[in-house]
Amino acid sequence: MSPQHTADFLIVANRLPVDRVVHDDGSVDWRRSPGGLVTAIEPVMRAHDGAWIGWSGGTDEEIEPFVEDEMTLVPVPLSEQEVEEFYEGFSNATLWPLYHDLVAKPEFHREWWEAYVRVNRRFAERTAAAAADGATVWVQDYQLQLVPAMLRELRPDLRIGFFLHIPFPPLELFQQIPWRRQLLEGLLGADLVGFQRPNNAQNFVRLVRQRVGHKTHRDLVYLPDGRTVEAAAFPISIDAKGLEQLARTEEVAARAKEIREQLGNPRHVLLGVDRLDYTKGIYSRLRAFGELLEEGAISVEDAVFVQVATPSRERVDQYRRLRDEVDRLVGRINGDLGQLGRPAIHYLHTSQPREEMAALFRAADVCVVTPLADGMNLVAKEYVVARYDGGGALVLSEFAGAAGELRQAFMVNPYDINGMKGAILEAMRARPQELARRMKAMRRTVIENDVADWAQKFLDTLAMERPHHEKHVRPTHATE
Ligand code: GDG
Repeated sequence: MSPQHTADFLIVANRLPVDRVVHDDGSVDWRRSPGGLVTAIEPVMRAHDGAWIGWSGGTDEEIEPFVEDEMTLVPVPLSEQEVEEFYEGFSNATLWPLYHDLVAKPEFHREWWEAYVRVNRRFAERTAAAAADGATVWVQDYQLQLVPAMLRELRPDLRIGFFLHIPFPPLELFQQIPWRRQLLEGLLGADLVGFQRPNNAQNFVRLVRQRVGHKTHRDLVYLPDGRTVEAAAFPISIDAKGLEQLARTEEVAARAKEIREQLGNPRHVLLGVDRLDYTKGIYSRLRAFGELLEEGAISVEDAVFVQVATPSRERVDQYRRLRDEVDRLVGRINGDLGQLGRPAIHYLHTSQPREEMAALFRAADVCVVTPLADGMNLVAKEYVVARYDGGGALVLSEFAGAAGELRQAFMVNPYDINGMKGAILEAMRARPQELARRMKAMRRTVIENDVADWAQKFLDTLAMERPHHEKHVRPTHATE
């Protein structure tokens, strides 16, 4: 994109949807990094003059905007220190644990906050420079919560939407943040603030009323300058068609069969797929499985657990600790309960190609998704879409956003190990007709609400005119 050229639809996200690859001869290339968001946004990008603003993943490098796959990409540079303070620090060691119900202890450091403000401002400035008059800008996620207000200040002509992919905490937790008011005011720069679940939107509106003192009425916030901000739920989804097509290929079917053979053709294959993150409940899930073996409810001839845990945020302390804990637990369960050629748990700490993921979903009798807190959880939705044959059982945590839609799953409270053991057994023992009934209903839900519908609904709502304050509206006052 030349400096004069501007876009009328812009996505602003922490990362660009590409990874940089350096070839042996030193030449540099970009490879598309797969993800639901890119798939959902792509048609909108192509229909408009679209641009994507985000970090390239490298440090201390200034890269000019470039076009890749018909998308204009605008890199935002970060220094090594900003990666530590803004990304690993404030985003992933302060906000991430706090927004996920304090499942780990958040750290508060003033330098981290300063880096967060500085980097958010840089994102806002790059976006302001790339946006055409009256353009629509869609800002993504917890790393960029100050961008909406910073951007509005620079460019009041823009229509600005924000979507939070992770949960939004209740007032009692949010108010621990020393910079709580700045974060809320940052978000209020948007015309529409989207969340995964209705209770997240309600938490936000309640906080704005009680902490900032603005008037609110249901999902609307009335600002003193006459502007109205809407807060609503838009549960994210997956590219259902694309995944089902992949799952139906002969290659994937053959690979699924091969996987079962490699596992020794046990009667039950259980599967977990997660980033190695402490919010995902990997540890308690494996403990539940280990106890079932120990107590003799199941045996290693009968059942095997495959856990894919993709490496994630490896430089953050709490992630290092989690890795050690899971390593130890898997080692202990396999050491105590495995047999030659029959480990109880197959643990893969590597990222798998898409095709392999689809084959694993097809090979698994039970997919075990047990986060302690999760905005949505796409793995749950992917599993049901991959099971076009109507087979398979989903064990799902009540605390995943996906539980709001996938009502026919075997629901669990991941803090209740005995309850989880019961649900896993129930899922393993359920009759095929019962499983097919549940799977059919869940599949319909995901297929009828895919990621393209999600993007469409958000952008249609963003495009709607919002009323300025009117006298006949009786907002709820700050004292409520
Ligand atoms: C955040 C929120 C929300 C994982 N390992 C591999 C792999 N994956 C893919 C999965 C899935 C995605 O990564 C993970 O999505 P989740 O939703 O499960 O979780 P987060 O990464 O925490 O995502 C979450 C989401 O944003 C979207 O709004 O649902 O609540 O925390 O698609 O399949 N994909 C491949 N190889 C792997 O090894 N190819």
